Parts: sequence; C-alpha cells; structure tokens
Amino acid sequence: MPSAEASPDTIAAVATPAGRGGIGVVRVSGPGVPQIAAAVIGRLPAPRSATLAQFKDTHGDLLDQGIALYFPGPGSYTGEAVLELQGHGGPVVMHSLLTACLEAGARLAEPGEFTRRAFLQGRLDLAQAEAVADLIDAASTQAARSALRSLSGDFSVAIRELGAQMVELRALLEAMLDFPEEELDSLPREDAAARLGRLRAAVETVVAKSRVGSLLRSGIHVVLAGRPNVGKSSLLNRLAGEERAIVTPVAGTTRDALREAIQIEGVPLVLVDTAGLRASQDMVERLGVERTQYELARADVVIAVYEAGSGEPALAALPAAAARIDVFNKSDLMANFAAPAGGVAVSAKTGAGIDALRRRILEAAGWSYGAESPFLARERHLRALHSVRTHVESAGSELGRWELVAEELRLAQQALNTILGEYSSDDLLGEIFSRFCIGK
Ligand SMILES: Nc1nc2c(ncn2[C@@H]2O[C@H](COP(=O)(O)OP(=O)(O)OP(=O)(O)O)[C@@H](O)[C@H]2O)c(=O)[nH]1
Ligand SMILES: [Mg+2]
Repeated sequence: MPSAEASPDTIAAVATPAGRGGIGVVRVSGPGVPQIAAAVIGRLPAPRSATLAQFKDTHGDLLDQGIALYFPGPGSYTGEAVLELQGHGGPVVMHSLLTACLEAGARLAEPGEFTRRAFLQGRLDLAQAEAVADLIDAASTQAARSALRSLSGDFSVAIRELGAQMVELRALLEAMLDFPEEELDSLPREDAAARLGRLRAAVETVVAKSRVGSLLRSGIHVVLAGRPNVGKSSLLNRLAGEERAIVTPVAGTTRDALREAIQIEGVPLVLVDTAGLRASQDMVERLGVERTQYELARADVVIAVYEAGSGEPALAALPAAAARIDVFNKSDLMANFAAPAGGVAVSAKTGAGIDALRRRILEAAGWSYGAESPFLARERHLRALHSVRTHVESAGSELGRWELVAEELRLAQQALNTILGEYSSDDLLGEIFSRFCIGK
C-alpha cells in the first residue's frame, strides 16, 4: 500500500485554466492551511460551507473578494486540509492571490501534485488517479464516460478481483506443495486446474475490455485506400461532414495523406485519406503512394474503396493485422446495385449507405454496441495486463509441475499489482503525475 509521506509541506496553485473567466480558484493543501487562511482571509472558515471573505495580501491590502471553502482532512480530495479560494478569474487577480498564499507559507505545487497526494494518502489508487487526468483530457463523450467509470473504481474492482482469484489459487498451490505427490488425492489438483482455467478466462475479459478502451484514448486509425478516382476523398468529406479533401475528376488528385479527426457515436476516429494506389511515373504521386503504404501499415481499420460495378480486382498487399471493410462507391451510377457479400454499397455523392458504413467501421474497430463498457486503459495498463496474461498462460502449460505454476502466478500477481500502484517506484509515480496539469 502507498505510505503517507512524513509531514509534507503545504502546496498551492491556481486550479482553473489560465486566462480570463468569471471565477478563478486557488487551491491550497497541507498542514499549513489554517495559518494561510488566517493570513489571507483572517480566519479559518467553517468546514465545507461557502464563506464570503475578503482576500488580502501580507500587508493587509485588499486583493479580491470571493468565496472561501475549507475541507478538513482526511475527508478532502487530497486527504489533507484543503482551502479553496474562489475569486474573480482574471490573470492578475489569480496571480496576486497565489502570491499571497505563497508568502503566507505555501510553496508552488508541481503538476499533478494534489492528485499525487490523494494517491499517497490512500484516497485513490493509481488507476483512479490516472482516470482524473484522462477525464480532464477526454476528447469524446465515450472517453469521458469511460474515464469516469475508472475514477469511480470499476477498473480497479476488476483488477482486484483478478488479484483475489490469484491469491486463492496460490494459497491452494502452497498447500499442495506441502504434500508429496503420492499422498495428494486428485481433488486439489483438479480444483487447481479448474481455477486456473477460470483465471485465464477472467484475464482475457479484462484484456479485451482494456484493449477496446485504449482505442478510445488514442483514436482508431481508419485508412481509406483504393485505386485513383474511386472516391476516397469524397468519402472522407462525407464521413467528416465537411469539404476537407480536394475532389476532382482527375485520377491522382490526392498526393499526400490527409488526416481528419471525427467521432462516430462519441467514439474518436482518425480518418486518413491517401493517394490512390497505382504505379505512376510522376515523382510526387509516387511519393504519395509510398506514404499510403506507410499509413496502411499503421491502420486499425482499412476501408478498401472500389467503384461499384467496375469489377476491378481486390486490392492486393493490404496489411493482415488491420480489420478491412470493402466499400463499393458511386452506387448512384448503377441502378439496383448490390454489393458483393460482406461489402457495403455507398454513394459519397448522395449519402446512401453511409450510416451502414459508420456502423461497420465501429464494428471493425472492435467497438460493440451495447456490449459491456470498455475500460479506458492506458498503454501502461495494457503492458501490465499482457505480462499478467503471459505468466498465467505459462502457468497453464506447467500443470503438474506445481512449483512452476506457483512461480508464474507470483510473477503474474506482481505485474497486476503495478496497475493499482501497489509497490510502485517513485520513478513511475513521477512519470505519471508530471503529465498532469498544475493545480490538479
Ligand atoms: N456519381 C458519383 N461520383 C462520385 C462519387 N464519389 C466521388 N465521385 C466523383 O469521382 C471523382 C473522383 O473523386 P475523388 O473523391 O477525388 O476520388 P479519389 O479516390 O480521392 O481520387 P484520387 O485522389 O485521385 O486517388 C470526382 O469527380 C467525384 O465527384 C459518388 O458516390 N457518385
Ligand atoms: Mg483523393
């Protein structure tokens, strides 16, 4: 468990964004709060009640008038005494209010230091602390919703449940190891094997939900590819709802990869329009085609675009790792056109079939409608979970050699513990919290 740091100093920062606003907040946390409150507003306000106060500097000069809020520890955000001064949100007012707090004994907070203290005081586990930053940074409604769920502990609960299963299984194995093989009846062995099977399934579920959730953070890369003039740029414009890419009847219009961030049902996607694939003598176009290959190699989803009814062969050399959707564009030019099995008929011109395409994109990205909600996992969580999975799989292949199974499970548990920040190093904490904004 994280241990509380010995008598920390008192920190202060402007908690609202820089610039002008109706209200700006200076936040102070630490044992010096009563003294700072006395210096700046003349008294410590009653706990948890909005108190109108005059904010003064150390010479007694009036800086602003606003609301003071006092949250005693350990029930506050950081677990320490917290003072919030809500003044008028101008840069000069905020700066002078912050300076007054610093002169009264606080020091300037580092990025993420309030949340780091909340973690060190055991108010949040590490995954929840990360969710605070993810919620602030969320670029889509789905990402915000998932971050909020992590903040309320859904992800942590799933991780703890895996941990509990591991502990039980390890205890069973330890008991088995104390008996020589021939004295042991087959029941505990079968029980251990069955439990290991359940553990593997549970790990898979968490990995799958986290993988989908990690797409929410990074955005899903969807690459439009196809021969020149099939309508890739027109499709990008249609999906983006804006005329972003140049469209002309000339084959070879698009020379460079063009990215456009869009959302489908609140899921963030990066759409990439590319140069049409063909062998060209033109140097610029050739470079464009190279870039298309580069984008294709990094795609989560490839939309292979064809012209409806042209009967052209399937695009070759598409990456195997990416999900693929075959799209037949310009369906408006062919009466009663039906796409071949598995394909989607669309018209970038009329918008026909575009909603179906949107649904297919989400499906292909692994986003299932109405299914259980994903966890907004970070790269760090995914790495740890993959390590957990590797050790659990190895344990599964050592059935019968119980001391090896026990050792693999010990390693799996170690990897799992890093997610919630149990036994994590100062380096890791520094790395995580330094990416927060100041005042959080
Ligand atoms: N009738 C019809 N015309 C379309 C449709 N989509 C695109 N076009 C036309 O097809 C031509 C080529 O469209 P683009 O979007 O530039 O095609 P592209 O695949 O990006 O072409 P390159 O950038 O050259 O590879 C333009 O004249 C478009 O107006 C469609 O759904 N129906
Ligand atoms: Mg184009």
